[in-house]
Amino acid sequence: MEQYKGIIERYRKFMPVTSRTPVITLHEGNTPLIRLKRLEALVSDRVELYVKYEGLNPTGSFKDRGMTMAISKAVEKGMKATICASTGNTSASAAAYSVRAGIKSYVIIPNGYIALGKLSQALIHGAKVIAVEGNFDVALEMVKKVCEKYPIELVNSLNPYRIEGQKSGAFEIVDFLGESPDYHFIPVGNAGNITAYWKGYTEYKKAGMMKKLPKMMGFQAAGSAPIVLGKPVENPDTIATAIRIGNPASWQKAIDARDESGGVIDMVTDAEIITAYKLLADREGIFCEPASAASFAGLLKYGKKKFFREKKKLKVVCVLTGHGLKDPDRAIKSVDFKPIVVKPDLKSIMKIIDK
Ligand code: AN7
Repeated sequence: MEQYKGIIERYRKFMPVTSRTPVITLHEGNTPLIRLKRLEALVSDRVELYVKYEGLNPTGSFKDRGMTMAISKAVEKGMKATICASTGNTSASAAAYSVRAGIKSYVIIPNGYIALGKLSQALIHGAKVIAVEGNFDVALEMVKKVCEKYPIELVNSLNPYRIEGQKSGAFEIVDFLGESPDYHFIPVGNAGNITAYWKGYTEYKKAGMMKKLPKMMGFQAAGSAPIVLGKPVENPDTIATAIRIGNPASWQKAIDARDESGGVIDMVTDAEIITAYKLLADREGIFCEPASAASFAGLLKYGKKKFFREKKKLKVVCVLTGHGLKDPDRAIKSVDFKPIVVKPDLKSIMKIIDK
Protein backbone atom coordinates (compact mmCIF):
# COMPACT_ATOMS: atom_id res chain seq x y z
CA MET A 1 0.00 0.00 0.00
CA GLU A 2 1.28 3.44 -0.84
CA GLN A 3 1.69 5.71 2.14
CA TYR A 4 -0.65 8.70 2.56
CA LYS A 5 1.32 11.82 1.62
CA GLY A 6 -0.59 14.79 2.95
CA ILE A 7 -3.27 17.14 1.68
CA ILE A 8 -1.42 18.67 -1.27
CA GLU A 9 -0.92 15.30 -2.98
CA ARG A 10 -4.36 14.06 -2.05
CA TYR A 11 -6.18 17.13 -3.36
CA ARG A 12 -3.62 18.36 -5.89
CA LYS A 13 -6.32 19.26 -8.45
CA PHE A 14 -7.82 21.75 -6.01
CA MET A 15 -4.55 23.23 -4.78
CA PRO A 16 -2.56 26.11 -6.30
CA VAL A 17 0.52 24.02 -7.08
CA THR A 18 2.38 23.07 -10.26
CA SER A 19 4.90 20.31 -10.94
CA ARG A 20 7.58 22.83 -9.94
CA THR A 21 6.20 23.48 -6.46
CA PRO A 22 8.31 21.77 -3.79
CA VAL A 23 5.85 19.98 -1.52
CA ILE A 24 6.84 20.55 2.11
CA THR A 25 4.77 18.11 4.12
CA LEU A 26 4.57 16.21 7.40
CA HIS A 27 1.68 14.13 5.97
CA GLU A 28 -0.94 16.33 7.58
CA GLY A 29 -4.69 15.84 7.14
CA ASN A 30 -6.61 12.58 6.76
CA THR A 31 -7.91 13.07 10.30
CA PRO A 32 -10.79 10.92 11.54
CA LEU A 33 -14.42 11.91 11.53
CA ILE A 34 -15.76 10.21 14.65
CA ARG A 35 -19.43 9.56 15.42
CA LEU A 36 -20.29 10.39 19.04
CA LYS A 37 -23.51 8.57 19.86
CA ARG A 38 -23.44 9.21 23.59
CA LEU A 39 -23.11 12.95 23.18
CA GLU A 40 -25.54 13.25 20.29
CA ALA A 41 -28.21 11.93 22.64
CA LEU A 42 -27.58 14.99 24.83
CA VAL A 43 -28.11 17.36 21.92
CA SER A 44 -31.25 16.25 20.10
CA ASP A 45 -32.86 13.10 18.73
CA ARG A 46 -32.69 14.73 15.30
CA VAL A 47 -28.89 14.87 15.21
CA GLU A 48 -26.22 12.48 14.00
CA LEU A 49 -23.06 13.95 15.53
CA TYR A 50 -19.56 13.65 14.10
CA VAL A 51 -16.39 15.36 15.26
CA LYS A 52 -13.49 16.11 12.94
CA TYR A 53 -10.57 15.43 15.26
CA GLU A 54 -7.95 17.87 14.01
CA GLY A 55 -5.79 17.35 17.08
CA LEU A 56 -4.40 14.33 15.22
CA ASN A 57 -2.47 16.47 12.74
CA PRO A 58 1.37 16.37 12.94
CA THR A 59 1.68 19.38 15.24
CA GLY A 60 -1.65 18.75 16.93
CA SER A 61 -3.90 21.25 15.19
CA PHE A 62 -5.68 22.10 11.92
CA LYS A 63 -3.05 24.74 11.19
CA ASP A 64 -0.88 22.09 9.51
CA ARG A 65 -3.29 21.89 6.56
CA GLY A 66 -2.68 25.53 5.73
CA MET A 67 0.97 25.52 6.69
CA THR A 68 1.98 22.78 4.23
CA MET A 69 0.59 24.99 1.44
CA ALA A 70 1.97 28.31 2.74
CA ILE A 71 5.47 26.96 3.36
CA SER A 72 5.59 25.09 0.05
CA LYS A 73 4.74 28.33 -1.79
CA ALA A 74 7.24 30.31 0.31
CA VAL A 75 10.00 27.91 -0.70
CA GLU A 76 8.86 28.01 -4.34
CA LYS A 77 9.23 31.81 -4.22
CA GLY A 78 12.73 31.46 -2.74
CA MET A 79 11.89 32.89 0.68
CA LYS A 80 14.40 32.11 3.43
CA ALA A 81 12.32 32.91 6.53
CA THR A 82 8.75 32.98 7.80
CA ILE A 83 6.99 35.02 10.45
CA CYS A 84 3.61 34.81 12.15
CA ALA A 85 1.66 36.24 15.05
CA SER A 86 0.06 33.51 17.06
CA THR A 87 -2.05 32.46 19.99
CA GLY A 88 0.10 29.32 19.81
CA ASN A 89 -0.99 26.78 17.24
CA THR A 90 0.04 28.76 14.17
CA SER A 91 3.48 29.27 15.68
CA ALA A 92 3.87 25.55 16.48
CA SER A 93 2.95 24.65 12.93
CA ALA A 94 4.97 27.42 11.26
CA ALA A 95 8.03 26.42 13.29
CA ALA A 96 7.75 22.73 12.38
CA TYR A 97 7.10 23.27 8.65
CA SER A 98 9.84 25.91 8.41
CA VAL A 99 12.32 23.39 9.83
CA ARG A 100 11.04 20.82 7.36
CA ALA A 101 11.76 23.32 4.57
CA GLY A 102 15.15 24.26 5.98
CA ILE A 103 14.26 27.93 6.48
CA LYS A 104 14.10 30.17 9.54
CA SER A 105 11.00 31.03 11.50
CA TYR A 106 10.07 33.92 13.73
CA VAL A 107 6.95 34.00 15.85
CA ILE A 108 5.37 36.85 17.77
CA ILE A 109 3.12 35.82 20.65
CA PRO A 110 1.04 37.70 23.21
CA ASN A 111 3.19 37.64 26.35
CA GLY A 112 1.75 35.32 28.98
CA TYR A 113 -1.24 34.10 26.98
CA ILE A 114 -0.14 31.04 25.13
CA ALA A 115 -0.60 27.47 26.31
CA LEU A 116 2.60 25.79 27.39
CA GLY A 117 2.39 22.87 24.96
CA LYS A 118 2.32 25.26 22.01
CA LEU A 119 5.20 27.36 23.26
CA SER A 120 7.27 24.22 23.79
CA GLN A 121 6.66 23.24 20.17
CA ALA A 122 7.83 26.56 18.73
CA LEU A 123 10.92 26.42 20.93
CA ILE A 124 11.91 22.82 20.26
CA HIS A 125 11.60 23.39 16.51
CA GLY A 126 14.05 26.25 16.84
CA ALA A 127 11.82 29.21 16.06
CA LYS A 128 12.88 32.58 17.36
CA VAL A 129 10.07 33.46 19.75
CA ILE A 130 9.29 37.10 20.46
CA ALA A 131 6.71 37.85 23.17
CA VAL A 132 5.07 41.27 22.74
CA GLU A 133 3.49 43.28 25.48
CA GLY A 134 0.03 43.12 23.97
CA ASN A 135 -2.56 40.69 22.67
CA PHE A 136 -2.74 38.70 19.42
CA ASP A 137 -4.17 41.65 17.49
CA VAL A 138 -1.15 43.78 18.44
CA ALA A 139 1.20 40.92 17.49
CA LEU A 140 -0.43 40.62 14.06
CA GLU A 141 -0.02 44.36 13.45
CA MET A 142 3.69 44.00 14.23
CA VAL A 143 4.04 41.08 11.83
CA LYS A 144 2.37 43.04 9.02
CA LYS A 145 4.81 45.91 9.60
CA VAL A 146 7.82 43.57 9.43
CA CYS A 147 6.58 42.01 6.17
CA GLU A 148 5.96 45.37 4.51
CA LYS A 149 9.66 46.16 4.87
CA TYR A 150 11.57 42.88 4.90
CA PRO A 151 11.61 39.76 2.70
CA ILE A 152 10.09 37.44 5.29
CA GLU A 153 7.03 35.37 4.39
CA LEU A 154 3.91 36.11 6.43
CA VAL A 155 2.25 32.79 7.28
CA ASN A 156 -0.81 33.92 9.19
CA SER A 157 -4.13 33.19 7.50
CA LEU A 158 -3.89 36.56 5.72
CA ASN A 159 -1.63 34.48 3.48
CA PRO A 160 -4.11 33.12 0.91
CA TYR A 161 -2.25 29.80 0.64
CA ARG A 162 -3.13 29.05 4.26
CA ILE A 163 -6.82 29.17 3.36
CA GLU A 164 -6.22 27.03 0.28
CA GLY A 165 -4.65 24.27 2.37
CA GLN A 166 -7.21 24.47 5.16
CA LYS A 167 -10.12 24.03 2.77
CA SER A 168 -9.01 20.36 2.52
CA GLY A 169 -10.81 19.73 5.81
CA ALA A 170 -14.13 20.25 4.03
CA PHE A 171 -13.13 17.88 1.21
CA GLU A 172 -12.31 15.14 3.72
CA ILE A 173 -15.63 15.53 5.54
CA VAL A 174 -17.55 15.19 2.28
CA ASP A 175 -15.39 12.28 1.13
CA PHE A 176 -15.96 10.45 4.42
CA LEU A 177 -19.71 11.15 4.68
CA GLY A 178 -20.35 10.73 0.96
CA GLU A 179 -22.27 14.02 1.08
CA SER A 180 -22.25 17.39 2.79
CA PRO A 181 -23.20 17.59 6.45
CA ASP A 182 -26.35 19.63 7.18
CA TYR A 183 -24.62 21.76 9.79
CA HIS A 184 -20.95 22.58 10.28
CA PHE A 185 -20.00 23.85 13.77
CA ILE A 186 -16.63 25.54 14.15
CA PRO A 187 -14.74 27.77 16.62
CA VAL A 188 -13.97 31.27 15.33
CA GLY A 189 -10.89 33.27 16.30
CA ASN A 190 -9.13 35.09 13.49
CA ALA A 191 -11.84 33.58 11.22
CA GLY A 192 -9.47 31.94 8.73
CA ASN A 193 -10.79 28.44 9.29
CA ILE A 194 -14.48 29.21 8.82
CA THR A 195 -13.47 31.04 5.63
CA ALA A 196 -11.45 28.03 4.47
CA TYR A 197 -14.15 25.44 5.18
CA TRP A 198 -16.73 27.51 3.34
CA LYS A 199 -14.38 27.87 0.37
CA GLY A 200 -13.79 24.11 0.43
CA TYR A 201 -17.46 23.24 0.51
CA THR A 202 -18.39 25.65 -2.29
CA GLU A 203 -15.51 24.49 -4.51
CA TYR A 204 -16.38 20.84 -3.96
CA LYS A 205 -19.99 21.52 -4.86
CA LYS A 206 -18.94 23.35 -8.02
CA ALA A 207 -16.80 20.35 -8.95
CA GLY A 208 -19.84 18.08 -8.61
CA MET A 209 -18.54 16.27 -5.52
CA MET A 210 -21.61 17.13 -3.40
CA LYS A 211 -25.16 18.31 -3.99
CA LYS A 212 -26.04 20.68 -1.14
CA LEU A 213 -24.06 22.99 1.12
CA PRO A 214 -23.97 22.94 4.93
CA LYS A 215 -25.05 25.79 7.17
CA MET A 216 -21.96 27.33 8.76
CA MET A 217 -22.26 27.73 12.55
CA GLY A 218 -19.33 29.72 13.95
CA PHE A 219 -18.73 30.20 17.69
CA GLN A 220 -16.61 32.80 19.42
CA ALA A 221 -15.82 32.92 23.14
CA ALA A 222 -18.14 35.37 24.90
CA GLY A 223 -15.23 37.47 26.21
CA SER A 224 -13.80 37.85 22.73
CA ALA A 225 -16.72 37.92 20.36
CA PRO A 226 -16.16 40.89 18.03
CA ILE A 227 -18.15 39.44 15.13
CA VAL A 228 -21.16 38.77 17.35
CA LEU A 229 -20.96 42.23 18.92
CA GLY A 230 -20.31 43.92 15.58
CA LYS A 231 -17.24 45.77 16.78
CA PRO A 232 -13.62 44.98 17.71
CA VAL A 233 -13.00 43.94 21.30
CA GLU A 234 -10.08 45.90 22.70
CA ASN A 235 -9.23 43.56 25.57
CA PRO A 236 -10.42 40.10 24.60
CA ASP A 237 -10.63 37.68 27.48
CA THR A 238 -11.30 33.93 27.62
CA ILE A 239 -9.74 30.77 29.00
CA ALA A 240 -9.76 29.52 25.39
CA THR A 241 -6.52 31.38 24.65
CA ALA A 242 -6.38 30.08 21.06
CA ILE A 243 -9.38 32.24 20.17
CA ARG A 244 -8.55 35.22 22.37
CA ILE A 245 -8.72 37.56 19.36
CA GLY A 246 -10.46 40.93 19.31
CA ASN A 247 -10.19 41.99 15.68
CA PRO A 248 -10.26 39.00 13.31
CA ALA A 249 -8.41 39.34 10.00
CA SER A 250 -11.06 37.45 8.02
CA TRP A 251 -14.03 39.16 9.67
CA GLN A 252 -15.93 39.96 6.46
CA LYS A 253 -15.30 36.53 4.97
CA ALA A 254 -16.73 34.90 8.09
CA ILE A 255 -19.86 37.03 7.71
CA ASP A 256 -20.08 36.03 4.05
CA ALA A 257 -19.81 32.33 4.99
CA ARG A 258 -22.56 32.79 7.55
CA ASP A 259 -24.88 34.69 5.23
CA GLU A 260 -24.32 32.66 2.06
CA SER A 261 -24.87 29.41 3.95
CA GLY A 262 -27.81 30.60 6.07
CA GLY A 263 -25.89 29.88 9.25
CA VAL A 264 -25.04 31.86 12.38
CA ILE A 265 -22.08 33.30 14.24
CA ASP A 266 -22.76 33.28 17.95
CA MET A 267 -20.85 33.01 21.20
CA VAL A 268 -20.43 30.61 24.11
CA THR A 269 -19.28 31.44 27.64
CA ASP A 270 -16.12 30.04 29.18
CA ALA A 271 -18.31 27.91 31.47
CA GLU A 272 -20.10 26.44 28.43
CA ILE A 273 -16.74 25.80 26.76
CA ILE A 274 -15.40 23.94 29.79
CA THR A 275 -18.58 21.86 30.09
CA ALA A 276 -18.29 20.83 26.44
CA TYR A 277 -14.55 20.17 26.80
CA LYS A 278 -15.11 17.87 29.76
CA LEU A 279 -18.03 16.01 28.15
CA LEU A 280 -15.95 15.22 25.08
CA ALA A 281 -13.16 13.90 27.27
CA ASP A 282 -15.04 12.01 29.99
CA ARG A 283 -17.98 10.67 27.97
CA GLU A 284 -16.33 9.89 24.64
CA GLY A 285 -12.56 9.74 25.13
CA ILE A 286 -11.87 12.75 22.92
CA PHE A 287 -9.32 15.21 24.33
CA CYS A 288 -9.34 18.55 22.54
CA GLU A 289 -8.16 21.96 23.67
CA PRO A 290 -10.65 24.42 25.18
CA ALA A 291 -10.99 26.62 22.05
CA SER A 292 -11.86 23.54 20.02
CA ALA A 293 -14.70 22.70 22.36
CA ALA A 294 -16.39 26.00 21.42
CA SER A 295 -17.85 24.19 18.40
CA PHE A 296 -19.48 21.48 20.51
CA ALA A 297 -20.46 24.03 23.17
CA GLY A 298 -22.30 25.86 20.39
CA LEU A 299 -24.06 22.68 19.37
CA LEU A 300 -25.12 21.98 22.96
CA LYS A 301 -26.45 25.54 23.23
CA TYR A 302 -28.46 25.20 20.01
CA GLY A 303 -29.73 21.75 20.95
CA LYS A 304 -30.94 23.11 24.26
CA LYS A 305 -32.91 25.89 22.63
CA LYS A 306 -34.57 23.42 20.21
CA PHE A 307 -32.98 25.00 17.19
CA PHE A 308 -33.20 21.85 15.07
CA ARG A 309 -36.74 21.72 13.71
CA GLU A 310 -36.18 19.64 10.59
CA LYS A 311 -38.09 16.34 10.46
CA LYS A 312 -35.24 14.22 9.13
CA LYS A 313 -32.05 13.14 10.88
CA LEU A 314 -29.41 15.82 10.48
CA LYS A 315 -25.74 15.20 9.94
CA VAL A 316 -23.82 17.61 12.14
CA VAL A 317 -20.04 18.00 12.16
CA CYS A 318 -18.15 19.80 14.93
CA VAL A 319 -14.55 20.61 14.11
CA LEU A 320 -12.27 19.98 17.09
CA THR A 321 -9.40 22.17 15.97
CA GLY A 322 -6.57 21.28 18.38
CA HIS A 323 -5.36 18.55 20.73
CA GLY A 324 -6.03 18.65 24.46
CA LEU A 325 -2.37 18.06 25.29
CA LYS A 326 -1.61 21.55 24.00
CA ASP A 327 -2.94 22.94 27.26
CA PRO A 328 -2.45 20.41 30.07
CA ASP A 329 -2.77 23.10 32.76
CA ARG A 330 -6.36 23.70 31.77
CA ALA A 331 -7.18 20.00 31.91
CA ILE A 332 -5.86 19.69 35.44
CA LYS A 333 -7.57 22.89 36.56
CA SER A 334 -10.91 21.75 35.19
CA VAL A 335 -11.10 18.53 37.20
CA ASP A 336 -11.15 18.17 40.92
CA PHE A 337 -7.63 16.78 41.19
CA LYS A 338 -5.96 15.86 44.42
CA PRO A 339 -3.37 13.12 44.17
CA ILE A 340 -4.35 10.05 46.17
CA VAL A 341 -1.17 8.87 47.86
CA VAL A 342 -1.27 5.43 49.51
CA LYS A 343 1.03 2.86 51.04
CA PRO A 344 2.19 0.33 48.44
CA ASP A 345 -0.01 -2.54 49.58
CA LEU A 346 -3.11 -4.18 48.13
CA LYS A 347 -5.34 -3.29 51.03
CA SER A 348 -4.69 0.44 50.71
CA ILE A 349 -5.22 0.33 46.95
CA MET A 350 -8.45 -1.65 47.25
CA LYS A 351 -9.87 0.94 49.61
CA ILE A 352 -9.96 3.25 46.62
CA ILE A 353 -11.01 0.92 43.80
CA ASP A 354 -14.79 0.38 43.43
CA LYS A 355 -15.66 -3.22 44.19
C1 AN7 B 1 -7.32 25.32 18.44
O1 AN7 B 1 -2.59 29.92 16.39
O2 AN7 B 1 -5.11 32.12 15.66
O3 AN7 B 1 -10.73 31.33 13.30
O4 AN7 B 1 -2.47 32.05 16.12
O5 AN7 B 1 -5.65 27.44 17.62
O6 AN7 B 1 -8.98 30.30 11.86
O7 AN7 B 1 -8.34 31.79 13.73
C2 AN7 B 1 -5.37 29.91 16.39
C3 AN7 B 1 -6.68 29.77 16.18
C4 AN7 B 1 -9.60 27.57 16.69
C5 AN7 B 1 -9.46 29.70 15.52
N1 AN7 B 1 -9.10 26.54 17.38
O8 AN7 B 1 -9.27 29.54 14.15
C6 AN7 B 1 -3.13 31.00 16.18
C7 AN7 B 1 -4.60 31.09 16.04
C8 AN7 B 1 -7.79 26.49 17.69
C9 AN7 B 1 -6.94 27.52 17.29
C10 AN7 B 1 -8.81 28.61 16.28
C11 AN7 B 1 -7.47 28.62 16.59
P1 AN7 B 1 -9.33 30.81 13.19
